[in-house]
Amino acid sequence: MNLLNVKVVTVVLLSALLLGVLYCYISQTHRFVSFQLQDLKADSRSAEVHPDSHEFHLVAPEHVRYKQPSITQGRTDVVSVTPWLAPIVWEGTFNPVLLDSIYKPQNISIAATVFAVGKYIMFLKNFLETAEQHFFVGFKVHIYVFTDRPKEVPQVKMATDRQLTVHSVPSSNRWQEISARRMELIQMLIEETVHSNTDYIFCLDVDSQFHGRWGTESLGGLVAVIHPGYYRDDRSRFPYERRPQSRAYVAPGEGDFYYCGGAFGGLMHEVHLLTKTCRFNFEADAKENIEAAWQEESHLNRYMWLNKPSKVLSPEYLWQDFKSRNPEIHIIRFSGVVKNYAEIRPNA
Ligand code: UD2
Repeated sequence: MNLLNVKVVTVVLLSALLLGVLYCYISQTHRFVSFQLQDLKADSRSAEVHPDSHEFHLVAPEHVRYKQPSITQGRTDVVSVTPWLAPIVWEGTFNPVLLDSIYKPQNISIAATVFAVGKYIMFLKNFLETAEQHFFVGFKVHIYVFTDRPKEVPQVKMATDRQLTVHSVPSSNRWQEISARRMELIQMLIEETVHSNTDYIFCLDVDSQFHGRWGTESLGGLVAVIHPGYYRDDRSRFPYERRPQSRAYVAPGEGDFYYCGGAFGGLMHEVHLLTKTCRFNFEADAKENIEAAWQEESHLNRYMWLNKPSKVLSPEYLWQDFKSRNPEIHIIRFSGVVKNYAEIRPNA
């Protein structure tokens, strides 16, 4: 081969290499962009406007007497609004008499879901009894219990306008699966009951109990509860899913609050979109052998970061019985009971 031939071959080889590198780069970029778009689609919320929604049209009856509101006096030890201007509900930031008088004439109805699979059935009686005393007292409430032990569901006396329906679900050998499958089952429940005139739904952990009022102040389009374990921490300490491969990923330096998987809710169509998206992302992760650090709680946290909740409930709405009460917690409304994981979980 003479010198000219060698040069020609070198140029051809280099060009081929360059083209190869260019091709890889373009196809990777395209994959990344379509992945992001897919994610965006899965995360995006319906832009539908519901002008008749209770949330946007608060009609107060005439002549209800209540304490004069002030914009210069009130709680100064806590923040009661998010940077996107959603209220953060703390004791002392709302007037229960006024709120109930607004919602009562609208005859709203509230659904609550609770899962009691396997040994968790032992928590159900206390949950139901305390819900009867504190959860939307005086309003239409329908509690849906999901269990693999329907015969062990306790009889709890309920007031008129309050009812309970039991749904049978399969048991599982993995607590992670029981916890995570709730998204799928709640999505299906909303689809089945869409014509039942239910306005709002709350999804709650069964190993919990009510101690104080949980009522109309908690109503909103999309409602999240701030986790009691992390609300004083820097967000670098939040236990978000940190692997970029997972659809629950939240990057360092991002995220607002750390929210509980054990309590969330809102208008039916909002919770439907949340559960559908979290279920979709959880299942897509599972196909790639990834389970987010805190299962559906991790997916919920990513969802709530992208789809900002319109109302945020302070940790009064899900405290933990093993924690002593911090000074800013003036009342504990709902809390997780102390439990021995080794005794109650199928795979502790
Ligand atoms: C946290 C969350 C929980 C969930 C979980 C991550 C709070 C207070 N709790 O609690 O909601 O996000 O992390 O997966 O935010 N269950 C059964 N049978 C079982 C296991 C679970 O019925 O064998 C149901 C039950 O309703 C229970 C819920 O799943 O309340 C969550 O399970 P958990 O309480 O064991 O989860 P935990 O304490 O890690």
